[in-house]
Amino acid sequence: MATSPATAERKKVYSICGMCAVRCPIEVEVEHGRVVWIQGNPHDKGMGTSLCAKGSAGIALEYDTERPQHPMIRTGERGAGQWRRASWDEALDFIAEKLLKIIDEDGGQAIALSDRGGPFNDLTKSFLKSLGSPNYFNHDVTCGRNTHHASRSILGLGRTGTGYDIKNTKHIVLFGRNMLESFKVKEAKQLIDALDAGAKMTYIDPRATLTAAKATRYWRIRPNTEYALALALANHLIKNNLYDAEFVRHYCTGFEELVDFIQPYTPEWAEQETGVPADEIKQAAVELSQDKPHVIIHPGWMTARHRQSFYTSRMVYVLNVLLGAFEAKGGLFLVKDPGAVGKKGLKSLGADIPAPEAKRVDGAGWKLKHIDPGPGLLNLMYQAIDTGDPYPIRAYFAYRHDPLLALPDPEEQKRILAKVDLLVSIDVNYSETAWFADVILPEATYLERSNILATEKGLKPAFRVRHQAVEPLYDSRPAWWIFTELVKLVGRGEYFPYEDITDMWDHQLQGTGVKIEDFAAKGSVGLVTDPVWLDRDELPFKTPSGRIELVSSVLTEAGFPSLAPYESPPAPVPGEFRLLFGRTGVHAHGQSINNPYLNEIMPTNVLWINTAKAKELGLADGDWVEVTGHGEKATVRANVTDFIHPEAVFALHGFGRSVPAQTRAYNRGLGDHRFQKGLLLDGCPVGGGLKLTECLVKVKKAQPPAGGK
Ligand SMILES: Nc1nc2c(c(=O)[nH]1)N[C@H]1C(S)=C(S)[C@@H](COP(=O)(O)OP(=O)(O)OC[C@H]3O[C@@H](n4cnc5c(=O)[nH]c(N)nc54)[C@H](O)[C@@H]3O)O[C@H]1N2
Ligand SMILES: Nc1nc2c(c(=O)[nH]1)N[C@H]1C(S)=C(S)[C@@H](COP(=O)(O)OP(=O)(O)OC[C@H]3O[C@@H](n4cnc5c(=O)[nH]c(N)nc54)[C@H](O)[C@@H]3O)O[C@H]1N2
Ligand code: SF4
Ligand SMILES: [Mo]
Repeated sequence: MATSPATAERKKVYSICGMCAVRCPIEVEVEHGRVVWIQGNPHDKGMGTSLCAKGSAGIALEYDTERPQHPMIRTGERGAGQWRRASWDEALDFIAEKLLKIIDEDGGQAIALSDRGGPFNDLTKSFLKSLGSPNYFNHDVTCGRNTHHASRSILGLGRTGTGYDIKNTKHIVLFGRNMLESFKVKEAKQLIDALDAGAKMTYIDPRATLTAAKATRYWRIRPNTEYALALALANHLIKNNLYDAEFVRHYCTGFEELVDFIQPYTPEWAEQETGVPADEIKQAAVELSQDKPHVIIHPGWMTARHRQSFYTSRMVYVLNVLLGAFEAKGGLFLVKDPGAVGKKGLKSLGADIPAPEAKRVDGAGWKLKHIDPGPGLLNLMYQAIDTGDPYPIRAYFAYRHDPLLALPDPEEQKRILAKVDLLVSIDVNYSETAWFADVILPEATYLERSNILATEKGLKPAFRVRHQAVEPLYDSRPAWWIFTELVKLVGRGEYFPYEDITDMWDHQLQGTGVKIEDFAAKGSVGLVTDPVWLDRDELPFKTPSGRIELVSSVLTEAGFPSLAPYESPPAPVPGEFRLLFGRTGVHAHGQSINNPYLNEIMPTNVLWINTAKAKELGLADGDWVEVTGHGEKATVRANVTDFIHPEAVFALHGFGRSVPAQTRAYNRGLGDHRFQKGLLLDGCPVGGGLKLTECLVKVKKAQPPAGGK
């Protein structure tokens, strides 16, 4: 089956990190069949040999005995943790039998799958297509959907349709984008280089992060109000003629409406809402204007996830437009795919499979015309499972995705998931979802498997490969093999006629002129030698009008405003706080909490709380606190600090895990997702994202928990 790794005693393999979804290029050193060292791929100039803590801890994942070691089939109630070991044949037969029954009774569209998205998802999409299902989803309703749809509505390009030339920027404004902790290695390195070269950085976050510490200007904004700030910046740029009038005239529709709309949103008004001094807002606008177009207003993912996130993201894109920051050195560039540089792209595994007849169950792209049908809206799949409307979903695969942790309100999810006939988790860890599933299929880790080829889009598009470095340690198998076997077992083998990953690679490379041997030396094959910049006067925006639509025709047609009035978020009543969340440099969401190395560095989370508020509650730094809300309770230590807004408390995401088989992570810390009750089915109707920061909690001093950890 898998291509055998070379047998030399010591060798270097060029591959792709899998410890988080950033997927950095790596060099893996293998000695006598064991991974002994991982570092960045030095052939990739932007990466060099750098690697983050999580990437280094790949070795600890590899040799961790607490990862699932063989297929498992549930014997008790869902979630009861009672399992029997199964062979691959038995587990796959079990799944295929249920799939056949479901296809027979309700059609292939009753099967859904969610994954982490990204450059390998052609495999999962093609798997579903072969079963006759359009119901592919990814994680993004909890991540960047609002930003994505904001970008689509203005530029006609998704959120990954533009990139950031951080290295050459003169001023970068980060709206809650914690670039030095919630990082991509290459991007963080570029940011440090740019700062060293004299770039300015304005950082906006209710909480001072490491990125704030490096910033030229930090604004500790009132939570969920950054729409007001973005509006005030636009107001000052326009009223004082600080914007790029030529760029706006050349590209934009809807500018007059924007001018009328922003009139009331002055910096003085925004100061009342956000707590950010009006003078500083004006000063920032002037500086940005001086440095335009070599500036980046980064929309982030967060732009927090609240009621007005979509319009916040949209206004952030408007700021970039006003500053003419597109296809400019040090600004935003249009991302190039192989086609854009005159090359043939990889052939999809699904290219020759007939398209499913059924429409997407979430309505994306047909009922909801403004929603990108690509990965759809996963929360609406839950709604369909719950109601059977517009049709039933009876089987759900969670592949490299842990919805019971990554979507809010696990109890509500479990209530709904109880209605499916089949729940399968394919994972390298005992995720929360795996523990609740009917079948756990352990995937071979990223060090033990190859993946289908990936396209890297950007200034210099390339093809990349994840190369298997070592043999699978336990009875685990790569996803390409698992999905191929399942397609064959349900009698659709003609759609997946592959015996080996090399057959898939050959299929993908058809007509490209690239051979798989070309990847051996560096792990990637570049399609151009120099970065490709387009003519700034002829940028191909993909909106229906081909222009930058400040007023979006798609939104208008769908019945939504493009320029929505600001709504002030009510301040929490005394004793309540807004629960904010985010990431740390040493963990990747919940997936690494049980990793032996990373757990040692950070075994639990703490609750950030403002010093003045802590005083009112009689709390000192390091005290135990009880956090309550929505019927949930958690006890953690307090991090008492001035570096968080008084209306908010903050906890790192990913903790509060409930799988006993993960002994290091089990029951440690606060799980923010548990407090986010009622937010699963409450997506933003325009942007699609979930409003995870619309969650209030109470805090009081507590006794140490039993065991005191
Ligand atoms: N409450 C709350 N919810 C959130 C967030 C938050 O901060 N708070 N953050 C949101 C964000 S930004 C995101 S992106 C999502 C992330 O949500 P997820 O995508 O679910 O999170 P990950 O931790 O990246 O990984 C998901 C699963 O993939 C598994 N995995 C890792 N490597 C492999 C592999 O090689 N093969 C297989 N088969 N499985 C693998 C992990 O063990 C894990 O169980 O969560 C979102 N949800
Ligand atoms: N080390 C590490 N790096 C990662 C990840 C990881 O798990 N670990 N995950 C990756 C993923 S999937 C993602 S999506 C990105 C996320 O990247 P980011 O969005 O940059 O990071 P987060 O830590 O989720 O959130 C950033 C900040 O948003 C702030 N915030 C909360 N509410 C508001 C608000 O109302 N306004 C503003 N302006 N800020 C607010 C929080 O205080 C937090 O510090 O990171 C990626 N990189
Ligand atoms: S950021 Fe770290 S963990 Fe994520 S892919 Fe890059 S090296 Fe790996
Ligand atoms: Mo994310």
